[in-house]
Formats: sequence, C-alpha cells, structure tokens
Amino acid sequence: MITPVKSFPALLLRKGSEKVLVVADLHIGWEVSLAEKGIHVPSQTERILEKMMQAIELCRPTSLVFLGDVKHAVAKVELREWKDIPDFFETISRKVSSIRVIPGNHDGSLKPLLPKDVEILPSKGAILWNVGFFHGHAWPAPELLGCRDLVTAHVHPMVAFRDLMGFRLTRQVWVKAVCNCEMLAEPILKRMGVKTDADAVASLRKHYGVRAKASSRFLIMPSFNDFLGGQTVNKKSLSGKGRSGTFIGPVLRFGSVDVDHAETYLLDGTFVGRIEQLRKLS
Ligand SMILES: [Mn+2]
Repeated sequence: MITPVKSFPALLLRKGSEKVLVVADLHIGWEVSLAEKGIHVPSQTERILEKMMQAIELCRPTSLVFLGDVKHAVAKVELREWKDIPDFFETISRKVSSIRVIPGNHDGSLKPLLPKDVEILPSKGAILWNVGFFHGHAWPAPELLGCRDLVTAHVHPMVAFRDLMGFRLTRQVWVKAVCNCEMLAEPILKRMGVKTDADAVASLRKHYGVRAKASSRFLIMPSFNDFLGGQTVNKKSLSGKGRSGTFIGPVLRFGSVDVDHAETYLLDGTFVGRIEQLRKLS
C-alpha cells in the first residue's frame, strides 16, 4: 500500500511490519550554488534535516528511500556539501535500519559523501514491492514498464494561480496520472540497444519477460526541499497534443502520460483539480 504522508512531500509504503518512507529532490547545497552568483540565502540543510526528522517521527519507518537529487551541485562536490551531506545522513541513519538512494541527475559523486551502509540503487530505477521507482531525468529500466504503480520525481511539480489583481500564487502539488507503458516499450528498448520487431510490446516480453501495462498509475512527487523552483504543471504552454515536449524528463516528454486528465493534490491532501481545468487559472 502506498500513501502520501499528510502535510509532507513524502510517501509511505507498508508491507506487514515494514514501512518504507520515500522522499525526493532534497537538493542539499542549492543555496551554495546561488552564493556563487551573488545571491545569499542561509543554509537550508538544517531546515531539511528538521523536516526529515519530523516525517520520521510521524511515520516511524523501518527504512528510507531517496528518489534522486539528494545534493544539488551536478558533478563536482561543493565544499559545503562535504560536511552537510555526511552529517545529514549520519543523523537520520540512527533512526532507521536501512537507507537506499536511487540517483538523480544531481547525484554525481554522491557515493563518497554517504555512510558506507547506504545502498545506491541503479539510476534507471528499482522495483520495491511491485512499485516502480525512478527519478525521471532518464528513461526507466524496461522492468518498470510492467509495474501497476510508478513513482517519479524530478519535476518538482507546482500549480500556479493568477487572481484578478495579477498576483501569482504557486503551491507544491502531487500529480496523479495514468501512464501508457506500452507506448514506452519502443523508446526504452531502443535506449537499451535492443532491436525491436514491429511489435515493441512483444519484443519487451521476449527480451525481458515484461508485460507492459497499458494503464499504470503514475505519481509525481513534490520536492522535499520547498525552497526550490519547480515546473508549473498547469502552464498553458504545456497543453495540447505534441506540446508535452516541453515537459522535463523523457517519459513525460514522450506523451505516454495523460497530463490533461492528471489530478493534482496539495500536500495536505486537498484535491485541487485536473490539470486541464487548472490551465485557465495559470
Ligand atoms: Mn532531478
């Protein structure tokens, strides 16, 4: 069973006595990269850690999964991250029995910053209890196309509203959509260097033993770090067939996710509306 944690950008998976807490897009060190541009924001690491401890306190998970972009600097390691990231993981590792990381596009050279017992899973994603998790910056592994539930991040989804005065309000949201995984068989096999027959779905079954689902539930997680910008999912320019190309991440760009009918929810669980309806308000 997967449930969003009320008022937190976090997901809880339960199976028997085991509980896995999933969070994404912490972007630790984001403010350091701003400082280089002359913009000074106090370090957010303390705040993120505090919020993380609150979520752990509330859910009491047995393990944690980070769904990508733990840190911010893409390839190199910023001086500050050398201290912040190990400290962060040392503190939370005392509260759970295991920590796993599915790397995102910002997680180059993350490994040396993590305690030894933190497991790094493939960046193509992983299946935990039949739920497929991948960060979203790259194509997922072929195996994930057979999952009834897919969870991704990377977009830092938000909705925007404009009032009569022209004031713009943005809020972080969960996006719940339907994904046609059959459509993804061809580009993913191609990416894997597998020659496909006319029927990519059949090729996927032949080469990987995976039956692609025609309608999987597709959940996009809000970023755990609320100090970041994100993609406004109800932007007018992201509407219409063939326009999904402006979404970030190959799966969303490919048009296999029904964005128009996707539902958005605030962190407290309030249903905001379907993306299609919300476009007139952006
Ligand atoms: Mn990302």
